[in-house]
Amino acid sequence: MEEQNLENLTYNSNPNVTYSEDSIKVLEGLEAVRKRPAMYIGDVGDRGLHHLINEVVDNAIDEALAGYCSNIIVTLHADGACSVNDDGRGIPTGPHPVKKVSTLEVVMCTLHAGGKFDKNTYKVSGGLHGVGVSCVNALSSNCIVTVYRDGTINQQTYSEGHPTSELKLLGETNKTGTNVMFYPDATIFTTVQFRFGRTADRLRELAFLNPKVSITLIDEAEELKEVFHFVGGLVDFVKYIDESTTVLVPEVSISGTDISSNGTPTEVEVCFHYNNLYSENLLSYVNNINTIEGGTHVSGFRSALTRTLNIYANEHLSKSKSKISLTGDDFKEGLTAIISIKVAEPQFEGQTKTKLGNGEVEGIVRSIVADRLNIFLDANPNAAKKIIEKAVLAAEARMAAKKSRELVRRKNDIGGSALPGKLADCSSKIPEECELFLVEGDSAGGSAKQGRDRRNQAILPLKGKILNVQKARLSKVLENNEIRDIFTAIGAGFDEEFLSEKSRYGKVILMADADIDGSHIRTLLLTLFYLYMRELINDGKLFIAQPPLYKLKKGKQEFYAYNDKERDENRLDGISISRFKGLGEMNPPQLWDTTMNPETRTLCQVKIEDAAIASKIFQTLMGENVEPRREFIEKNAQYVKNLDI
Ligand code: 0RA
Repeated sequence: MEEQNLENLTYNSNPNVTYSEDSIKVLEGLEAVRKRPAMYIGDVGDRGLHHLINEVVDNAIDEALAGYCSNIIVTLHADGACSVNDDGRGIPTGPHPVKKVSTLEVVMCTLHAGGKFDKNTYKVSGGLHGVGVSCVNALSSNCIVTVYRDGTINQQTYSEGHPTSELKLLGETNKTGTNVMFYPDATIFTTVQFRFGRTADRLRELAFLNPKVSITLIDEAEELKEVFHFVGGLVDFVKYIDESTTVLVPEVSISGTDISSNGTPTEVEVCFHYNNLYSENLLSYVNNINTIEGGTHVSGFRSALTRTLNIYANEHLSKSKSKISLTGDDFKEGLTAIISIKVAEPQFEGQTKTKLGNGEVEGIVRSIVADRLNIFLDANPNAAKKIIEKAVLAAEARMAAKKSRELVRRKNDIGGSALPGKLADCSSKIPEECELFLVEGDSAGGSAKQGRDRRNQAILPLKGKILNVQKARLSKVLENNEIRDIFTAIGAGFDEEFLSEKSRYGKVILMADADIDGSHIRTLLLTLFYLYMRELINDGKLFIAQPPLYKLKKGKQEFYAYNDKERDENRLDGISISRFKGLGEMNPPQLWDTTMNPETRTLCQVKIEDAAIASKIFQTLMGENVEPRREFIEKNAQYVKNLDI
């Protein structure tokens, strides 16, 4: 188990809490970044640390978008540094027109000076993005920038955002480019250990989105190297995500540029196909930023897809069938789609500033997608037929599901009296303080009911394994009693209509055994939340309980070990160690002490670190293979002790 990290959480909970216009005015320059790092990079844990790499890589990608850079090499050095090497134009090193120092020093040491001087580029703004390479410099104990430009090699060094050397001429070169090498400041970050896997996930995504760029990742200590270069772009991305599913039709690949406005053109790229599953998998990006909350580019795509396919269906279906009206939802089943647009002045809105607001984009995307999709349908009648048939089946299932949907909905509306019979609810009705434990098995459920704090802890025991919702369509999902009970207990709806703020509980805690079966059940539940109540995860309300694995006994004294390391550290004379086979083996007070008591328990908060990877994982987890499921849980749960939001 990883080390538990309290600090991490405070910063993770809401990066924007300390943000106000005034605070920016008062604190100027890079000191502000060091004082309030979370305001600039989100948090000072693992995520923020890796954000430093992203920030420098984004600058290199900007060079690529401007047409000047095609190779990026990211190296995780054995001594803890990270360097990002690109073959772009190189940061200008000549004197800055306004300030007295070099442009390089201005870029590195001035907040928001960034590299974004050019007018005609796709600027990244809003959210936590585009804070500039100077933030990386500010948060590094040492930083060394080497520029290849105008036939010469120049270098300057910095510490905590201040220059520690003049700009030095190192020699001559015929290359151009920039190398930023930085040591993250250990007094600021709770961890300064870069991880290959995490870095690779983002670089892979960037390589899919920018097919002209080759990105190499090297980990010196681990002796790992991977080159990400996907000439197929989004087509490769879609195939990668659906590697382990059965694809029904060839992918539809669309790209177009809108030049109707006078400024920088808007570039639209879309790729999608259909697999044999029932859920939808849609990823959207604006200027390489994952727009988790969607926005106008996504609605433009959806309306083009629905409208174009409907028209096609009604024109081509045999005359005997009456006209059908397929809804947007009917075209979602089995859809894997990636939308990537580049727009000059993106407006980011929404709770996490990941929703595109630019109104004009909707029409642009709609017309480009409708246009190209029509061409595809005419050229590929077999694929067209398959897509329509799948949607018709979905429509039929939708009508069939209507009844059960209404049943569940009605139960949600009525509230209290219609709660599931198996639910042992808590007495408090204040969602923020209420917790719902979804407990594997009736016997553990019984112990939990007796051991809990009934004021704010509710228990819903679940019988065995719930349905794998990834493999079933909504009508089947709603027929499943356990799942209906979960929807009803939480009381916030499901699917499109799910509203996290209506949740009757501030925390929903999955509590299953620490064995393979338990992992399986957790994964099935995670899949349910991921597909039908994702907002609950995005709002940080989903948790995984951590029951102990061992009971250690010395004389009359008993204590618990939560992992093998803890057990081995306590392997002293006269200590007897027994393994808990399951939650059901613990009596109510034991369960309270070890797993449920907020003072002493450990909870893992479930987070979606990276939407692309999450989609891929959920597709991969379709198989009967249990091991990857457990790996997923171990990787994605963040270990947090005494969680207190
Ligand atoms: C300022 C201006 C220009 C490019 C850059 C900065 C730049 C920054 C970084 C950071 C990492 N790699 C980078 N490459 C370039 C434009 C240069 C010009 O107009 O010639």
